[in-house]
Amino acid sequence: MTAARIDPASVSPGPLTEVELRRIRLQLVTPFRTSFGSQTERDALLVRARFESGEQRIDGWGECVCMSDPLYSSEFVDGAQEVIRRYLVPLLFSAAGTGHPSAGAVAPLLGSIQGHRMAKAAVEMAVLDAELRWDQIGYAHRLNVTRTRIPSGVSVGIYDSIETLLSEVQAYVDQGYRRIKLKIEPGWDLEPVRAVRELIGPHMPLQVDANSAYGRSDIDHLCRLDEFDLLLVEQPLAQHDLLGHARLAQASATAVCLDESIISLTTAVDAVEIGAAEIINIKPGRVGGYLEARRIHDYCLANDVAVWCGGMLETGIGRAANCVLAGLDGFTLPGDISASSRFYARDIVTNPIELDDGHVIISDSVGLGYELDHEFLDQITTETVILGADG
Ligand code: OSB
Ligand code: MG
Repeated sequence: MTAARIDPASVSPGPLTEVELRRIRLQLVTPFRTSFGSQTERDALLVRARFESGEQRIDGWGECVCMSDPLYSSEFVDGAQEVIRRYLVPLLFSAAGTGHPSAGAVAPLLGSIQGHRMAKAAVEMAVLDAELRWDQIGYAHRLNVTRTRIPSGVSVGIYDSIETLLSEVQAYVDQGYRRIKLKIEPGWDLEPVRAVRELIGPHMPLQVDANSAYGRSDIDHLCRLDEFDLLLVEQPLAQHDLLGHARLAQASATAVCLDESIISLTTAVDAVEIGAAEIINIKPGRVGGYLEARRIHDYCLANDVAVWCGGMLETGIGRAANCVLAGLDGFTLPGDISASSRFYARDIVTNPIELDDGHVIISDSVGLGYELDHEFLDQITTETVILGADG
């Protein structure tokens, strides 16, 4: 044995004094329809971790990316809130010593709890933000990100008519987005993709996302997407169907990209090695946090697998952090990091992500890069739970 095993109880996440669970509700500027459902508002869960030592008091915030209902993944907001309150926060307090807030200690501490990666990611994210603020450095600095901006892509939902789709796509193109992603499902695939390809011309990057709406018997049909010169097809088959994705990747010229299937570094390595993933969509929440997301990025960079940063309709907190992460060298494809205004009329931060010449700017502010708009945050809060060391 070369390295000593880390005893989670001996790794202190620092002088943690309080955790707040904050539920907020934000209206979407336009309904967002995918193969798994239609959304008109975002019911989000935020986590605040407070660290105090002497005069110093630092709050770090995390955002839980799961949706209201378990349709994209098995996690959902009410469930995540309960898991965090009942299991994750007590574990965090059980190791709250007097040291430095340490994001790296969080995953080992929470490791006895199975699954619930989005809930764990939100907790780790709050500690990471606090750690960075404690050290008074920005996340971009911590990751040695040298890029200052990244090209922005936009995820476009399913519509009732191709005409409406085309006018929405044209509006995003006019705003400057550098890559279009179309949501598809059986009955809404070849025709809308053909129409959009004709609208935007042969050079504009275009990709599709099925959110698991197809089965292995659709492989021949999915191969017909080859004629549209797509960057990739994202998660056409079920989450656990790695073999099906590998068969599709063999059969089709279009690169197969996995989203839902990739829940950890291990699943990423497996998917790449069996040929199920030619490209990976990295979403920090889906893989249990920004630290695991970074490990997946590092593996993919070392193995020539292109990655891009996905989105989960994040508020300014998650959007800022994603934007920094996507500044790492392996993120060679435009991410689903669009302007906050693509989803929200007003964000909960005072420095929302904006589109600038088709790019989003990587924040160099301290912490994860956002600055909270406390007044607006309070206005859209639907529930607040404060947890201390004694429950
Ligand atoms: O599959 O990438 C997805 C939104 C919610 C859940 C899953 C997905 C999406 C998106 C939108 O496609 C990404 C974004 O811009 O936030
Ligand atoms: Mg997806």
